[in-house]
Amino acid sequence: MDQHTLDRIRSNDHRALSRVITQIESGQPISDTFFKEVHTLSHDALRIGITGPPGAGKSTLADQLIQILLNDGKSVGVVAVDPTSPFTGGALLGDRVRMNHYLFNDNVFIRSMGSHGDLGGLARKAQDVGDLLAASGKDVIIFETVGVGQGEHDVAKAVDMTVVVLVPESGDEIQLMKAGLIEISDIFVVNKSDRDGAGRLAQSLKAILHTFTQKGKLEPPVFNTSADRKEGVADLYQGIIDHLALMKDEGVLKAKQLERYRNRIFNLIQDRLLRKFWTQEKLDQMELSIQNLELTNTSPHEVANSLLKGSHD
Ligand SMILES: Nc1nc2c(ncn2[C@@H]2O[C@H](COP(=O)(O)OP(=O)(O)O)[C@@H](O)[C@H]2O)c(=O)[nH]1
Ligand SMILES: [Mg+2]
Repeated sequence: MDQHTLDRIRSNDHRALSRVITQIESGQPISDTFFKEVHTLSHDALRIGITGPPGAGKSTLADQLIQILLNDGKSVGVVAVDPTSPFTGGALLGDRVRMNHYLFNDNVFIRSMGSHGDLGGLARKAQDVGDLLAASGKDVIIFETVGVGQGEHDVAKAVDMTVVVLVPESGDEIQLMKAGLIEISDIFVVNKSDRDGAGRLAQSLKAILHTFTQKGKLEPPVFNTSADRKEGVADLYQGIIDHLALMKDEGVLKAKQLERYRNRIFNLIQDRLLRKFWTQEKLDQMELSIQNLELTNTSPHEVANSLLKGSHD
C-alpha cells in the first residue's frame, strides 16, 4: 500500500476506501506501515455496534440514525456485517437499496462484509475497516451485525457502545439471558413499538436489567422506537449521547477501549502464528496422518505433537 493510497484515504476518497476494504476483506496482506499510518489518523471516531435478530429493524434504525447524525453535522461510516452471508461487497442488497440515497454523499460511506466462513476473522477485519473509515475522517462508525451468537460478542468487542435491537416477538426474558445479550449491551432498543407487546417487553427488560446488571457496570437504558415511522429515534440518539457521557465519566469507555486494544494484539499474534505454522507441507503431512488413521493407533495428540515438533526444524 503506497503513500498515494493513504493520502486518498485521508482526503476521504470513497473509491480508495472501497478498494482497500476489498483487500482487507479478501485477506490480502497489507503492510504494517500502512496500518501504522492509519492508526495515527483514526483517533476519536465513535464506534457504535447495532446488533439483534434478522428483521428486527437494525438497518432501518441505522438509516434513521445516519439522517440525524448528518443533520447534526457529523459524517458516518456504516459496516454491515453479516456472518451468515458468504457474499461480499454487494451483500445485503436490501440494506443497500434502503440506504442508497446516500450514494453520492461524501459524508456517508456504507459497506457490507460477508464472512467467507471465517467468523473470528470477520470481526478482526471489521475492526481494520473501522480504523480505515475513521482515518477517512468519519465521526461515527456504525457496525450493523446480524445477531447469531458468537458474532454479536465479537462485534461487541470491536465497538465503544453496543445497541441491542429487539422486537416484541423477540421472546421472553429467559431467552434473552440465555443469549447473553445482557452482558454485551450498553443500550437496549425495543423496535416495532407500533406492535402489541412492546411496552410489556420494555418493562420486563428494565426489570431484569435492574436486577442483573453487575456491580461496577452501568445499567443499560431501554428505548422504544418505531424506526420505519421515525418514532423514538431522536430520543434514542440523545440517549446514546447521554450514555456515552456517562460511560466516559465512569471510566467504562476507557476500560472498554483498552480491552479492545489488548484483544486485537492477542488476535493478531494468534493469526500470524497460525498462518506461519500451517504451511502447505504441514497441511499435507496432516492429511497423510488422517488418511492412515485406520492403519495406525495414533491419537490426535500424537499427530499434533509431531507436527509441532516438525515446526522447530
Ligand atoms: N412494523 C414495523 N416494521 C418495521 C419497523 N422498523 C423496521 N420495520 C420493517 O422491518 C423489516 C426489516 O427491517 P430491516 O431494517 O431490514 O431489519 P434488519 O434485518 O434488522 O436490518 C422491514 O420490512 C422494515 O420496513 C418498525 O418500527 N415497525
Ligand atoms: Mg439489516
